[in-house]
Amino acid sequence: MSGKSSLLIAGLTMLGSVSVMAVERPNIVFILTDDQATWSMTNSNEIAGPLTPHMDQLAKESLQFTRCYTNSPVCSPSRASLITGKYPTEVGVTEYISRDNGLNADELTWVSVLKDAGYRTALVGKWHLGDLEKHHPTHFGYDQFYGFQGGGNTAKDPRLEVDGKVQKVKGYTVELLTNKAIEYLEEFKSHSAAPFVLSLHYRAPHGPFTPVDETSHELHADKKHPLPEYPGLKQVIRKGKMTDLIRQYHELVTHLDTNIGRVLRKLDELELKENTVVVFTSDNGYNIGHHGIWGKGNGDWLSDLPRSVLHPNLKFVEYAKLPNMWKTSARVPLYVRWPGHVKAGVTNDKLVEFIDFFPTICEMAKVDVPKDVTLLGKNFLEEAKETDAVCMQHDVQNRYVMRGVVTDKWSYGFCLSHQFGYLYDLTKDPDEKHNLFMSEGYEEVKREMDELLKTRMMQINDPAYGDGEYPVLNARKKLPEFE
Ligand SMILES: [Ca+2]
Repeated sequence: MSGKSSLLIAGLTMLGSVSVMAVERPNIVFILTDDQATWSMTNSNEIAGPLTPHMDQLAKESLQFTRCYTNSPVCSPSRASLITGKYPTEVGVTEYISRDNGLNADELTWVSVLKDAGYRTALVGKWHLGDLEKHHPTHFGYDQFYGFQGGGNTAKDPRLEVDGKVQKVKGYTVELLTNKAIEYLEEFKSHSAAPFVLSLHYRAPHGPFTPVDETSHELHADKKHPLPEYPGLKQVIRKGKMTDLIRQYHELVTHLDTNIGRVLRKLDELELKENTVVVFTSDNGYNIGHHGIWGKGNGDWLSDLPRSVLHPNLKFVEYAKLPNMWKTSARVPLYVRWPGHVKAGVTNDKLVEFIDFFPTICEMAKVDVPKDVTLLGKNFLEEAKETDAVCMQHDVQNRYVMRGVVTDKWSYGFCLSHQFGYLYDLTKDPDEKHNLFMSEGYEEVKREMDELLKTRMMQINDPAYGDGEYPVLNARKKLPEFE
């Protein structure tokens, strides 16, 4: 990795001339995929099987951040942080949204800040920040919306909101969303010189993975899709064999990849590439047997062995899932392509978190954040601004209250409600396989991590902080016998 020296803010010598001209603002195409782990991309080289030529090409043309973390490893709170620049508890979206709750329309988003500065804005795809009219994307800065407000949908013939009416639309969801994104690009290009924001929020490769197009299916026919190595992994889960499900996940990633290729080609064709920032990321990661689970921060236990054997310090007796914020669940790919402004084809290993998007995008667009708004995130393109620690929140079913922190050296998580935790030394154990939480000699490290969490929890009025009595520290003193 080229590390911290990889940023280039080009054109500094031209600043003088820019200041006397109208500010030229870049277009923003923000591509968000759904449940796409870093291992699912050829580029990550962590597992055999992926086939993602267009994402790989995009990576070559982009600055790639290798340590980008969502602030919560499930759909809705992750998306809330991405768009508001705040932590999930600050906006009241701490779990995936399944009923009548949603993001409060009073919340400021970077989309609305750009819209107020003259950008045209459109969202295509999944919203998942509330189903009711009061949570509709048009209340959060989007002029136009084609997609679905909820979290669920099908891989083919989905129900989509089209011109304000929800209806079933024929075709593969990935292709329909791409078609509309391309239409918007053409419309943006032809109607005005004003810059635009196009948020393209695919639902792939979130399950259900099938049906997928025949080409993506055939491309994977002779590829191997091995399970990660983990003791006692079941070979059959839910409706199918593990190897089939993993192949289907990769097929959907390839179908997604083909369609992202169509969007990128359209930017070329319309001669928009030079002045368009393309951001590519995913709302959370995914486990296909990593750590013994299937899924993300609320993944299902997959091993035939009892959880207590493999995670002896994790206690939870009533829940079939395994609340977590492991790297495989919380770390996501992040590519930024911006010709002439960021270096292409290099990696940067600084810590980035989702609350950083708000200030970063505003600075890219040369738009001021309103003065009365305090953002804790940082512009991750600016080299001088280093983030020492990424903090995460994860409230599973509002019962399992977890908080986590990642630093250059450590990954630490603690469940305040059920008093289990993990601590990994990332310098020796980058795949987080040896949990040191209960090992001797790490009390000081845990105290440091607690302090980092405590500071952030106080800063944002995290309700889990309690009445000034820090529950993480207190809870650990009275750890129960583990089952
Ligand atoms: Ca997701």
